[in-house]
Parts: sequence; C-alpha cells; structure tokens
Amino acid sequence: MWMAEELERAMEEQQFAVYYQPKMNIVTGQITSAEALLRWFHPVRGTIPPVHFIPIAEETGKIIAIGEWVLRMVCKQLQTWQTAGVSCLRIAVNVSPKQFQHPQFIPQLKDIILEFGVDPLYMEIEITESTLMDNTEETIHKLMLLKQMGIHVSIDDFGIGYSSLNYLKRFPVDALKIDQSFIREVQEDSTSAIVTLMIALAHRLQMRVIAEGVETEWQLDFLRFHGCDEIQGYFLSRPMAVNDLETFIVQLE
Ligand code: G
Ligand code: G
Ligand code: MN
Ligand code: NA
Repeated sequence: MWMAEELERAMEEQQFAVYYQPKMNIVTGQITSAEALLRWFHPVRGTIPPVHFIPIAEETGKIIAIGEWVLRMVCKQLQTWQTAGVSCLRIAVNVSPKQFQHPQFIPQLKDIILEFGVDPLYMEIEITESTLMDNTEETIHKLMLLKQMGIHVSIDDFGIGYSSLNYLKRFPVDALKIDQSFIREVQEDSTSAIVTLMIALAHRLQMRVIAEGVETEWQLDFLRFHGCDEIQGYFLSRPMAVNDLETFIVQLE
C-alpha cells in the first residue's frame, strides 16, 4: 500500500501544511475561530485530500504522529501571533477517535501548550460523535480535563453519527457543529425542519451551534433567523494558508 509508506515520508519531507477555515459569529460578523485543516502536497501525485489519507492514517496508527504534528503547528502559529502582539484567533483542531482515546493525548497536549507558551483559551478541539460514544466514562473524564484547562470543545459533523440524545447532555462540550449535509438541504423550497430542531437542541443543552458548509446568502439568512450562532463554509471563506487568513481578517476589520 503506497499511501501507508508515503505517509511516513510525507512527515519527514514536510509535505504537509495546515490550512485554516474561519468561523463567523452570525450576529456580530466577527471571526470567532479558525479550523485547522491538514493538506498533503505530494511532489508527484499532487494534492491529496484528507478524506483519502486520514482513514489510512487512522488504520495504520500514523494518525498519532500526524495529529501531534498538527497540534505543534497550531501552537507554533498561536505563539507567533502572541509574540507579535497581534490579536490572536482561537484555532480548532480536528482530533480523530484514535488520537483522542490515546492515553497520552491530554498529557501530550498539555506539554505542547506549555512548550509554546500558548494560552489554552485559544485552543479548541473538534471531535466527532463516534469519539463520544466509545468509552463514554473515560471520554467524559477527558472532556472535563479539557474544560478545566480552558480549552473549547465542539462536536463535529453533528447529526450523521449515532450519538444518543439522552447521553448528549452528559458531555461537557461548548458547541455542536451541524454537519454540512444538513445545511446543503437548506434551500428555498425545503422546510429544513431538522436544522431548526438541531439549533433548538443545542441551545436547550446550553451549547453554541455552528452551521458547516454554508454556501449561500439564503442559507445564512435562514440560519440567522433561526438563531444559529456561527457559520462556516465557502460563503464566508474556503480553507486557506495562514498568510491568506491574516489578510482575510485584516480586510474584515
Ligand atoms: O479539509 P477537508 O477540507 O477536505 O477535510 C476533510 C476531512 O478531513 C474532515 O472530516 C476533517 O475533519 C478531516 N481532517 C482535516 N484535517 C485533519 C486533521 O488535522 N486531523 C484529523 N484527525 N482530521 C482532519
Ligand atoms: O469534517 P470536517 O467538518 O472537519 O470537514 C470539513 C470539510 O468540509 C473540509 O473538507 C472542508 O474543505 C469542507 N468544506 C468546508 N466548507 C465547505 C462548504 O461550504 N462546502 C463544501 N462542499 N465543503 C466545505
Ligand atoms: Mn471539523
Ligand atoms: Na465537520
């Protein structure tokens, strides 16, 4: 399997980059955070999307090293902003189930934050429903530790997994990110009942709610009208390199 072998080389030869996609507060128009999204620029095969290599990285266990690398890159970026004295943006990192469940995940995260002298308030973790539903007690414990550290936690791709609604209230998380497949259905000729229900559910659980994959102004208006807190998607911005993110934010100010 070429990919498993080349993932190793990709790390050594620095073929990975971290891109950033902003999230915006619908009411204030302010950028609240940016999601770190891994990109693999292969010298021969071109850009390989994460949907192709993240599953292989999970299967081979490479996700542990790759995930650590992403955390380090993000903390380094936060350190750069902090040192330059520019107003810092919170950054959200996707953490795969295997990485989150690893016994060293929290200690390692603490070490990296300390090493770069980052304020944990600028860190956010995105985990999926499947991460929550495995090993529930252990997961709740880890989520409490993250909360104590001041790190935000969001549930990613919400609605497509199997999280028991009854369990959801037991997880100390800050936000639900409605999966983009539901937002795609938000169109002028549809009722979009599921989306409005998910917004109500999140608020009932004292969580913020973020719509992913927002591509049209109509969707934005709908979501604002129904009390969604934040949006992310091509309508606002595609994922981009850090210098483009900085330009994007300056232009908004
Ligand atoms: O970046 P895209 O824009 O193509 O992302 C596709 C998928 O890959 C998403 O589900 C996203 O969560 C996942 N992904 C992107 N970057 C990372 C990462 O650094 N770690 C993990 N575990 N998943 C990531
Ligand atoms: O699973 P996760 O939410 O982490 O993955 C985000 C994925 O969605 C990335 O592949 C990102 O490039 C993609 N994405 C982000 N915004 C949009 C959008 O508005 N439309 C579409 N089709 N994809 C998007
Ligand atoms: Mn995500
Ligand atoms: Na998502």
